[in-house]
Amino acid sequence: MQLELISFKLCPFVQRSVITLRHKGVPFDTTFIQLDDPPEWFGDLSPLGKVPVLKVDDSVLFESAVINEFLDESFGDRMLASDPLERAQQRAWIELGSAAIFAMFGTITAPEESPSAAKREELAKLFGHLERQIAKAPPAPFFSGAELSLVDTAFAPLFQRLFALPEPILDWNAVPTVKCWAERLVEEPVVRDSLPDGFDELFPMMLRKQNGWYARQYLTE
Ligand SMILES: N[C@@H](CCC(=O)N[C@@H](CS)C(=O)NCC(=O)O)C(=O)O
Repeated sequence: MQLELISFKLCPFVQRSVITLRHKGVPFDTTFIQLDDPPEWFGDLSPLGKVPVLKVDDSVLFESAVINEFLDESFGDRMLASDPLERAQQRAWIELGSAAIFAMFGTITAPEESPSAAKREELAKLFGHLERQIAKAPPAPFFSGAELSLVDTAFAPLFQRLFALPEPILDWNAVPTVKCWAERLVEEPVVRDSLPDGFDELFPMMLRKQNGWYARQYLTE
């Protein structure tokens, strides 16, 4: 099976699949595109115009959660629970992770202070739900126990970006169980190594280019 991941270097959703692929030791090729100037073929390939896209021989998969479940079912040890209810709950938290990624990006790219603050509040609410859920059974060390799960791969890129921001947009003290999970997760070698080369410079550079309120306040050189 030939796998080709269509990627934008800084995309957290792509990184979810990179972590899953590497954790499972599956070889794959990567094709990088620029989202602000995508090649013509990308429009034909990606029905929603988004990355990640995974080419599997001549077939095409899109949406990170779908791609990761395909990888999970096809290779190595399972990263979702075998119990249907627990598996459904894991999928639900992965979905919340996606909403949190969008709330984070909304906070740091909104053009003005007030929409940025609204997104920040949304992020705090999502993390509040997550905290209440995982405080009942704290990650040990991963979301579902001793093994890395697809919930971990879904949240890790978000945690890395939140930690990389010069001015925090989340009150970590309000979510101590999440904080503990996040700090441990970003140290996991497969997570750490999944960050694209030059991330520390490229991430703020991208935010400066977008020139939102957050970047104007906190990312001036
Ligand atoms: N729900 C999608 C979200 C993917 C997504 O939003 N990717 C961004 C880059 S990080 C993208 O391709 N944006 C292009 C666009 O929205 O036009 C997933 O989980 O794969």
